[in-house]
Amino acid sequence: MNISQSNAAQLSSELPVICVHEDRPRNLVGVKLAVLSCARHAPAFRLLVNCPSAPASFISWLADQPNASRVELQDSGSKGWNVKPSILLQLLDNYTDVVWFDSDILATRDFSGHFRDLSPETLVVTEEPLWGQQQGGVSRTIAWGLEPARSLESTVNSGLVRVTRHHVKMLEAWQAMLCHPAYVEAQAHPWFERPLHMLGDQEALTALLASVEFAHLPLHYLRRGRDIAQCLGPAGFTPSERLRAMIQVGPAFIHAMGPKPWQREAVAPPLWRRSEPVLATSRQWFEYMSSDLSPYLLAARAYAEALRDDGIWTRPRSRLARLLSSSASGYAAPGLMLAVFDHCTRWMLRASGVARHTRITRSVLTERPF
Ligand SMILES: [Mn+2]
Repeated sequence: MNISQSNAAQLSSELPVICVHEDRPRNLVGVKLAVLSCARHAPAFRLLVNCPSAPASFISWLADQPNASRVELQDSGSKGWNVKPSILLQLLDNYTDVVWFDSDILATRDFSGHFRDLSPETLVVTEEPLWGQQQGGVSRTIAWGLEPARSLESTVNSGLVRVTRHHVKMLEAWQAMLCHPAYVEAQAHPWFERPLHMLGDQEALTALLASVEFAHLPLHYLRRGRDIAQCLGPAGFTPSERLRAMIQVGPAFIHAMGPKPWQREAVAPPLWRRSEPVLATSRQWFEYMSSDLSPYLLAARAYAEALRDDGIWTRPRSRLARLLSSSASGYAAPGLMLAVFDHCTRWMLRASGVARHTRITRSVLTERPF
């Protein structure tokens, strides 16, 4: 590992280093927001940024950030979310305590309390959004050909993962699962055609943590809604979680799951077009509004000036979003009505059995994957 700046030592022996990785240039603005929001709310943390295809302008921006350093890690050949175990393993060669921090997460307040005074054995992960299919349990463990030894209360979301050297074996097993031919084959399909236990890296991690090999690891969940807003559609951050954030205190992290708000179209689509089915156009419109009023976007507005040209997308673009965001403050309230609608729709779809995940049973393993 090559650390480009000399001041890369951990600032505090008590706090882990934070790792942010991004290999897609169009998502580097998310890395900037991770760095800027940590600098504002949790400046004691040092961020290590691995950005293999970043342009020179981003690298020089990063060099000016007091809380961040660039690292150049080896390319494991994996892409997207599948790089997580490989990157964490490389960092554990030089650091004893590391937090993976997705490049689509920003901090809204000091979160050091979540990572202080943890035993080296404790693994920190986040909880999937409420609407995640078949939360936790042992079904993923069994489908991966592993022997279950504990039932997890929720599916793991790997947006934030704290590991130490105590977890090297677990990370190696996770990496082996993400290289398994059945998983690689499943990843070639669109997400809705993948079997539930192979949707992504975190399904494999959920399977692993309930298995007999790793069921002894203490697991600390950052709770959805309370600790992290899991913004997958408006109801990812549910109406009751939003009300709590409006009345009491909001979560320390906001996670822009799914389509990224900085990638939405420049102009909102119309609610209906005479030439197209009304369900299709209204759905496109709803998805656009969901981005235009996303809590991540609304929280990112505080950094618009620091982002300069990169921050233009933080302004709501549709008339409705502009109206709602100027009449309600904070990041939770403006999209509340969308969240209520989305929440009720999902509830009805689930109750009627329409929203069930398609399972492909041929991917269920009969032998241990590692
Ligand atoms: Mn993410």
